[in-house]
Amino acid sequence: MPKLHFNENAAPNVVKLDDGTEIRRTCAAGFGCHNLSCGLKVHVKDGKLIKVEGDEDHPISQGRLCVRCLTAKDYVYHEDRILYPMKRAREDRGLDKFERISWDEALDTIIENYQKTVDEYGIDAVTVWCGTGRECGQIHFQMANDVFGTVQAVHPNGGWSCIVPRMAAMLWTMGSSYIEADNAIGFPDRYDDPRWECPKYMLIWGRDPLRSNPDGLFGHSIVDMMKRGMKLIVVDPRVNWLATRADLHLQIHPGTDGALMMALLNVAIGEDLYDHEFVEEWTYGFDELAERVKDCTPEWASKITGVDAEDIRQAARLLSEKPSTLSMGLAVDQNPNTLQIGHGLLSLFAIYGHMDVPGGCFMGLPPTFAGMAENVSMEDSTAEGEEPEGLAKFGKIGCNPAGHEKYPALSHICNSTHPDVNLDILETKSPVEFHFAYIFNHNPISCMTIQPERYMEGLRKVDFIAIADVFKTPAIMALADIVLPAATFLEKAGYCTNNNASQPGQFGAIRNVIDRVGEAKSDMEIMLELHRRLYPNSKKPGWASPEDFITEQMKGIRDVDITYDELAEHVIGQYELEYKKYEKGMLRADGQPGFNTTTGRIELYSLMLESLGDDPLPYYIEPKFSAVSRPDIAEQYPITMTSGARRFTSFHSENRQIARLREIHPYPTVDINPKLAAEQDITEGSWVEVESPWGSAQLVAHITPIVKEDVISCDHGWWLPEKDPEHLFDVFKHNVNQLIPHEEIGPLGFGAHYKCTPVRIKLAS
Ligand SMILES: Nc1nc2c(c(=O)[nH]1)N[C@H]1C(S)=C(S)[C@@H](COP(=O)(O)OP(=O)(O)OC[C@H]3O[C@@H](n4cnc5c(=O)[nH]c(N)nc54)[C@H](O)[C@@H]3O)O[C@H]1N2
Ligand SMILES: Nc1nc2c(c(=O)[nH]1)N[C@H]1C(S)=C(S)[C@@H](COP(=O)(O)OP(=O)(O)OC[C@H]3O[C@@H](n4cnc5c(=O)[nH]c(N)nc54)[C@H](O)[C@@H]3O)O[C@H]1N2
Ligand SMILES: [Mo]
Repeated sequence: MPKLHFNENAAPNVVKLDDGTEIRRTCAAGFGCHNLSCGLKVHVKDGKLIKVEGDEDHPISQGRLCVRCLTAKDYVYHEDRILYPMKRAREDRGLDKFERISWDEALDTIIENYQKTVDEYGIDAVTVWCGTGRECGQIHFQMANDVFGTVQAVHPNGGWSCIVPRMAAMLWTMGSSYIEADNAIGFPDRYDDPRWECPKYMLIWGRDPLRSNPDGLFGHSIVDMMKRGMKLIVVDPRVNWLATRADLHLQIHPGTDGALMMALLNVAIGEDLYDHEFVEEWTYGFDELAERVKDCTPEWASKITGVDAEDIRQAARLLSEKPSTLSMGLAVDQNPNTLQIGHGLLSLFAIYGHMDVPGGCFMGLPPTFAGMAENVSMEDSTAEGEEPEGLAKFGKIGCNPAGHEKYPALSHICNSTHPDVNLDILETKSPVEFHFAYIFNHNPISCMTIQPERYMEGLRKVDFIAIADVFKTPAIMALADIVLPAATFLEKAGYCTNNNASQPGQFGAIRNVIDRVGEAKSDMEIMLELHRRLYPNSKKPGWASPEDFITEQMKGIRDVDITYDELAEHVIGQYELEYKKYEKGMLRADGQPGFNTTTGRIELYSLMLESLGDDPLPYYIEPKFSAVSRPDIAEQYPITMTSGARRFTSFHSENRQIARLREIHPYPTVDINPKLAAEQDITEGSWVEVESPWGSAQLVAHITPIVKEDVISCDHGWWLPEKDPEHLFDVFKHNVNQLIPHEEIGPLGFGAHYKCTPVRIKLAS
């Protein structure tokens, strides 16, 4: 059980000023972010938010805040916020004909339709959709299961291309949950703790933590470590801020990451840069790996990736310095070669001897995140009217989550449906039919789905759809029959943590620090209320109030012995985890030293991948629509599009209503190299039509040398709240996901083409 450490010198959680203002400390977990817990000092007068500042007593964010939190007031009191539950007749989907109703009517209507669906079509016709992060991401799977009693929990991110492929590579080759760059996040005195060592190099691969703070690696920690001497090697097709400060920037052609990974291994082994003792004692399959990469020379990779061969050699040499660390980002997932890239890069750091040492790659404790790595089997269904028993008895409910028969590997990492298969189900009504959908924290036609218009058409066939959101989104306009107003994190009790507590870090309290706006409720409250109505006699611990529920959650996630109220008193508690857990028997259920794999070693040759029917060793897959694979397509669409590089001013499709953020970044942008722009007579600020074989979108040109001539980088998640709601706020004019092909994914069902699509561009007419 990790012990939480509190900063006893921190300010109290409420400080009263003379003018009646109170400064209330709390932690942030979206809107507009993952559930990471940046520290906020919220100035409140008469229950109203006056302003937000960074909390310097927060041990991790240390007073720093991004522009999305700093503009919280604009978000919370925005005139477009949904204030009340609403209904709309099914035949009016798409029309702005919502009518205010009471919470009772809204919840009763949801339950009525839910029960009708279960009676007529069975539990598998009930589907629960949720987006990433915010607080909801944590409760999605559990709520689908415990409240709605279904395993059809949907996160329709093509090829499950967000963190799950990286986690699969980690679990199936190293037996570890998320492996993160060691940034001293659990130590109260952070980088000054004598146990911590500053990494010599950090390899940042397809990640931009300054903007994204992904899942627990805060961007500012990279800068803090750079100030202490850490150097960077950046693998990115764009020259971002980090790349300009890197010792080496390997400006890779999008989608070719696998080739670069193979060449780094080739040099590390060929030039004998690896840690023989570690390889001997703790790894499995080294000789096979060496054989596999022996022909993957830097010269070979250079032709594929566009990266200079000498730079590849140099990178492999520098990264062998001890300790060095790895930060892999979303670009690793958004590539059908994803498992191999993850496996190969982790193998590289393993053979260098950087695993689980101070300043190296911190291995995660076995996963406890609800829905992850639970094995699902087909068992008998819950008897009618019986309360679902929850995740512990997951296999008892309904059948398999949809898509696991087609992609069985998914059962070994995640209890969701297979994302891409959901579209097939919506279009073909096979093998199951969805008749009831509950959607929360997710704007399915703006951002996450590939081929969003097809998703919209498919979802329109679903008999009943309820959506909980903060704003009236394109999805609400297109699809909702019932709309529920969601509370922001300043208006509710909640909790946050990094990397689902599998890494060292923190539990932060989200405190209800301002008066609620309208009749908004938190998602957790809505779920508890639905549960209460469905199962009035339930005796399950924790379901009586959000505070009790959070207490139980924290215990369940990482066995933390603290109540919500105690955490809220302190606002944030940190916890440490040990280094070299594999030597101490901390990674395996049997308590023996070693790694949590079949061989007890890091599997450079993965028995798990082999048993799942994939190649046990890393390999390179040429992108399916590259000039090499499809010269016919390349002739028409010679440019490669990468998309979704994060912006400070938005979180996915959020924040587009916020005038001060739109002032900084007013429209969806496409980064174009000056030479390419000149060829097409495209000037700065002009509207550009980007086309692929699968669709098109319009974005504003930003002409910049940060991308090479044959690459463009497009924003994702755009819609224009100022436009006509009945034209769905122009979402289909600007959504780049229309350009991406459906279900072009890796052999085991992971990775998609978000960051590697063949396109052409022209001035928009
Ligand atoms: N502000 C903000 N923060 C966010 C989000 C947001 O929308 N806005 N979203 C959150 C979510 S859900 C996630 S998953 C994380 C993701 O956060 P990150 O993992 O940091 O991912 P991205 O910002 O998508 O991309 C990182 C880098 O990959 C580069 N890249 C593009 N294509 C390729 C390629 O083919 N190969 C390589 N090697 N690099 C490539 C891009 O140029 C970019 O600099 O961010 C989270 N944080
Ligand atoms: N082209 C391209 N597409 C991408 C990506 C990319 O890199 N390129 N990245 C992908 C990735 S990694 C991800 S994770 C997905 C993200 O996709 P999603 O997580 O689905 O993001 P959004 O579409 O912004 O939908 C989130 C909705 O939740 C609402 N919301 C915010 N806070 C709350 C809350 O507390 N409660 C409720 N009920 N609602 C809330 C917001 O208003 C918003 O409408 O996008 C993916 N899409
Ligand atoms: Mo994501």
